[in-house]
Amino acid sequence: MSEAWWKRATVYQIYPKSFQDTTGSGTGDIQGVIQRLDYLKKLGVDVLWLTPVYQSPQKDNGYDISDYYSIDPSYGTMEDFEQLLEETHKRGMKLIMDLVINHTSTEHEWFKQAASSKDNEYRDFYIWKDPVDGEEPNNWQSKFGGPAWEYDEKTGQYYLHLFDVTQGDLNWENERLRNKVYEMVRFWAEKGIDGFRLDVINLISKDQRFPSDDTGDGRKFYTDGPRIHEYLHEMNQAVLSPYNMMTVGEMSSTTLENCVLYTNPDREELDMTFQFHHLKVDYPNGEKWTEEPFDFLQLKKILSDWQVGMHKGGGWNALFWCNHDQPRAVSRFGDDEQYRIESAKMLGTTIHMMKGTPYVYQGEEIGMTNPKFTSLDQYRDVESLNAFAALKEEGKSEEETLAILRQKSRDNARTPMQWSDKNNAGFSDGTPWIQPAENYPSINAAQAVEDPNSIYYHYQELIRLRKKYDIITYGDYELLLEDDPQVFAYTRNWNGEKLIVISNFYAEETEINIPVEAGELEILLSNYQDSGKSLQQLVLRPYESVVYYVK
Ligand code: TEU
Repeated sequence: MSEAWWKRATVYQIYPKSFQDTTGSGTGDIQGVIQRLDYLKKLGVDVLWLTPVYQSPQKDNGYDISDYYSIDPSYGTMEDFEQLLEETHKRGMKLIMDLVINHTSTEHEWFKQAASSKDNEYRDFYIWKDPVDGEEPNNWQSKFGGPAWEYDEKTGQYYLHLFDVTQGDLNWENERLRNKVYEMVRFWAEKGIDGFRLDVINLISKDQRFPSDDTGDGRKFYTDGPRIHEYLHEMNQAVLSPYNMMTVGEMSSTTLENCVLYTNPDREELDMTFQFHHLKVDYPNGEKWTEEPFDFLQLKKILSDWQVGMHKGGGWNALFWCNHDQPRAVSRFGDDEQYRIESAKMLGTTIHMMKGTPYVYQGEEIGMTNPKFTSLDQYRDVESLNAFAALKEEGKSEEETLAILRQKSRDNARTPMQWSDKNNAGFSDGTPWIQPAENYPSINAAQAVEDPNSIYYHYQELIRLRKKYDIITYGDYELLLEDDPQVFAYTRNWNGEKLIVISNFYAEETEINIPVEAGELEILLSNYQDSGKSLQQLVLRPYESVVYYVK
């Protein structure tokens, strides 16, 4: 079998709402993406992933779709989309779209029909249950806070919504619904797009007993649920494989065992998966809404377990530090002030040299940071607003609550892309839907492109190295210095070649001995000019990160 092209590819995630506004509306649009294609081409990325641009009431920024077949007017028209696709392909890049099929907006025609009466032919496209003792059918919780069930006065039943109350969960048990979904996937595939990122796809199969969860919030009854592998295989055969779609599944609270099953090519389900365990190392006891430093040893262990486990099982990882739901990586795992440049490069190196397909989230390539919002009215995200209310209710002060949002809010990654030091960071001539981070005069793409030592060129080099060295695609992975509280070091091995990747995750200098026998070391990449060339008594400066190659 010929090699899958996406194994050597790097993907760039675009959150169009915050990327580039061309109309002065304050919201980014598709023409804005077209305008910036040359910047992305120069960076060297192979694939663009566009988060949802379908028609939507925008209660969850487009993850609440009211029509899968049209483009939301705030982003432009179908012609704009077709132009984007053509211009992307013209530059030798590919385009994948978001596929949100766990739920639709309650404004979707299917939902409106379904809610109109109990015997409507669309009723069974969603999940309706009778009240139990006058209350919710079970104790499952919404991921955005509160119960996962909403009572519908008109028909006297509850519908399930694992996310916002305006995002009704689809009933995948219904074959007619599944076929409607496949029909829609075919529509986009036939338009010529190159693949999909499948939103919370491991939640689509629910335990049909809908039991209450005495030890949790219900997730164990719908995460990697009973028929999930069957559904994915069915969709793969119906509409993914026939069109050669690249697929990356976003997996909520999944397991390594399941991700091997999702992505081992023999099973014909998906190509790769996003998992989030390494992004919960600053959730003490699983609690997101806290202000905590991350647990570095746990971070190393989780990433390493996934590297080794997916390799062993023949699966494939999507590699990433950030997306539109996460705080900015440099603010979270690096230093977003004094060592911003060093630590942003270090983080890029650490993840890009692993086995899998790397994803760069817009602005990561210039080291964008969390904004330092100080008041609730600067936030837009429904999850953050709900969390604020819940934390206040628990008795936390406004100040404490805002400090937590500053660290954890999804809006941290949703502030406008910083293009220049001009008005609104060059994002918009109007009033941006969300304020730009205050540091755009010094942190912006125009400046990065001018500076040969910028983070942008470091990422360009990481992408180039992946294309040049087979070992980055194929090599196995071994963690070194497992217990070192400050250094993340690993090797990749393939065909007698070796890569040694060493990163200091902290601002303190440290001296290490790498337990590897190696002859002459070649430095492929470093974030300092003159890194040491010995594996013994190697001194690492603040956030220093080096890739050695040994033949
Ligand atoms: O996110 C899935 C998801 O569960 C999380 O990323 C969630 O936002 C976070 O863990 C909350 O702490 C996807 C989309 O990426 C997200 O933007 C959507 O809001 C969500 O699905 C619903 O479609």
